[in-house]
Amino acid sequence: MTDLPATPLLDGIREPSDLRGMTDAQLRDLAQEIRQFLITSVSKTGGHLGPNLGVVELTLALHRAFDSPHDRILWDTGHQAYVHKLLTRPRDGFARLRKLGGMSGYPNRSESPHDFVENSHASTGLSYAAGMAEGMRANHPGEVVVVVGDGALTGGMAYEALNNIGHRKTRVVIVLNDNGRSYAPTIGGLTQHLAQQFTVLNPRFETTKRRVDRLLRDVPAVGDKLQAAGRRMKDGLRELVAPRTFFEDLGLKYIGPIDGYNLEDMERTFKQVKQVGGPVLIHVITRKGFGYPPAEQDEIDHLHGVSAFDPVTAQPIGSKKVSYTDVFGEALLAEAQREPKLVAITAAMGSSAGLGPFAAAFPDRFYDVGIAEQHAVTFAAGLAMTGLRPVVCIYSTFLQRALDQVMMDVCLHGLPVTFVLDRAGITGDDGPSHHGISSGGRVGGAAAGWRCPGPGHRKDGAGGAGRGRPPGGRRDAGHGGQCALHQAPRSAP
Ligand SMILES: Cc1ncc(C[n+]2csc(CCOP(=O)(O)OP(=O)(O)O)c2C)c(N)n1
Repeated sequence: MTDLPATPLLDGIREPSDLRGMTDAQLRDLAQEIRQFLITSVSKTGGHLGPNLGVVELTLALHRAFDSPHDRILWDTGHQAYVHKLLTRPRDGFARLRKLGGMSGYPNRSESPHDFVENSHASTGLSYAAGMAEGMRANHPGEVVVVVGDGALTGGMAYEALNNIGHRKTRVVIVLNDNGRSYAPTIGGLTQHLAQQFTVLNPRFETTKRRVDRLLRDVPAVGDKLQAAGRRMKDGLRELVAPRTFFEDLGLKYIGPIDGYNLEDMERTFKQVKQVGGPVLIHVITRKGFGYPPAEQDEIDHLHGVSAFDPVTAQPIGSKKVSYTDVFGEALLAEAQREPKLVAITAAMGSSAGLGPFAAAFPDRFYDVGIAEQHAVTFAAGLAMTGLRPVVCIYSTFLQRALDQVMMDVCLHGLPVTFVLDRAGITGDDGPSHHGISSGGRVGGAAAGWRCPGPGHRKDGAGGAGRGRPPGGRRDAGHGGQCALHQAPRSAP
């Protein structure tokens, strides 16, 4: 790839262990090199930018403290593993990031011995980690470390794993990468709880605290005592507003919050937890898009995922095409103006699923339930049981997780729920895990009572629309299109 910035420090890294020979100053410079590389490279190929800019220092600290691949570092979801990739395999792979035959946008076992799972669906990391740690207990003394975002922590699987890990006291190191965001601000009760800790321990709080410490120390004669008293007060405050109860009640040790841009603090803490026997959760505060002002300032999702763009202006390259998603967003808005019972549900993908205009116009009829597709579907069933007309907007690939809820909670009850499956069919860039194989035809085959129209269907229903599996086989939208599924009401709710 041409026009990439010079990266003399990064060029010297062949293995993550090379990081251990670097000084603190070199590490800080390396972090800047990596950020510049990511911005320039992703501006050409597209990819996940904001999440990766946020975890540069965190990734460096992890790879200095742990001995990968002897210690296994896992990334929940995996979209934030670009820095890990830069440290563990030839960098030229980035020239064909997310292209056929090129580097995957997620961890991939065929690319590197430092990758252990091919994920991309959120909230699975803790379960993988728990299984590996149990399996390695007898004959493999290495650590299992899993980095999970606060967004991924809204998914039910993450709680199932936490519950099990706490109960069994499985030796797992969980690093909670808390940037307060999924795509949009993370939704949920636990997030509010974490956010309280964030306000107390965010970098600005630490700076203020240091300034107060300095002020108190400089008061003649009694300075030291005042400083100690001030520190006790601050610790008390932290206990008050940052109770560890949630994780500790589940049986995990809780450490943090830690500033995700303080390399020394993170590295020291990661090394210390190796002495802790059981499961431990380290709460690290980061910022999505850190170090690139257009990403930091982007209100929608801090440039979570981008197509090719101009790194100076941060504007997309090429003219914007109207997508199925845009058309759907407009159509839903028009329908909602006509039908007051219509409500829309997303699992943390509001703007990506075209719900931006709807959410702005009807905030009281818009539900973002977090990365919780199973809950979204049964929640829609509950809404439908009260006479509302829910429209569930989920990427086709993520609905796979909720097929049981579709069949049992919606279909069996004959409820009037409409599913709009974005990116149905073959989707491309994100690789095999993102293909929309759960789209209309397949669901229709498994669940009674579906009507399955897709783009190209005729108004009279010929050409695919119908009950159950569409005539002529799979007629849902291929190639990243959109597929609407409608469960007809069987009885009045
Ligand atoms: C089951 C599932 N639903 C939705 C998504 C789409 N998705 C990818 S990343 C993401 C946000 C993840 O937030 P977080 O875990 O906090 O990581 P961050 O991007 O903030 O680093 C979402 C919703 C997904 N990958 N998997």
